[in-house]
Amino acid sequence: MELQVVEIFILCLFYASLPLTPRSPTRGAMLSPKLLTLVLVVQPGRVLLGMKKRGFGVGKWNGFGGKVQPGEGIEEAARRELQEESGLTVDALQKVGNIKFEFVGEPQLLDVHVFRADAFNGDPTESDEMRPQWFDCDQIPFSEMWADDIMWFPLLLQKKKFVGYFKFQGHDVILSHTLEEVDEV
Ligand code: 6U4
Repeated sequence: MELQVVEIFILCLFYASLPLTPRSPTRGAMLSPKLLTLVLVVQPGRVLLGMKKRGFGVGKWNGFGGKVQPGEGIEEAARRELQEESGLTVDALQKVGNIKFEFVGEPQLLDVHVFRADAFNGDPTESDEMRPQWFDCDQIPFSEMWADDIMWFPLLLQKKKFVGYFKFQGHDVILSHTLEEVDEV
């Protein structure tokens, strides 16, 4: 009996000694991926890309997108970012993909929701962030795009749905990845 009391006392001391502060920012951040959107506007035989003029992915041709704001829906954010960066609005957006990105040394995963739009309103217009340009589907500038794009663009262009995971070293080297076609995203 006395032994049990001593054990309980030791356990109490142990738990009392644990820090009450939250986990370190690094560990905590890894648990909450950053939500991002990416919209590809596709017309028969061509796709609209934007040259990123500043920020993350500067110098690369990319779809249009950005961070989902607090309180905003993912599709709502996709429409807003498309409008802000290309000047286009769309009636319908198809959710076609979900890709998670890990950048070695960065604590936060990127959780990118990919949409396809087959019709749009307005004219592509250059913004502070992006310079839009149409590319024929057989002349997509993959060497000036994120290295993962060449793997999933064919699926997107064939109206297939996909989920993927890419682990990057820096912004140009893919260390490992998974990519699979799915029925629903
Ligand atoms: P806002 O909200 O406009 O400040 P923004 O700074 O534009 O956000 P940003 O630039 O961080 O957001 O968004 C990154 C964009 O790049 C998103 O559309 C997702 C896309 N993206 C990130 N990594 C990518 C990758 N490896 N391949 C790819 N797109 C990627 O095709």
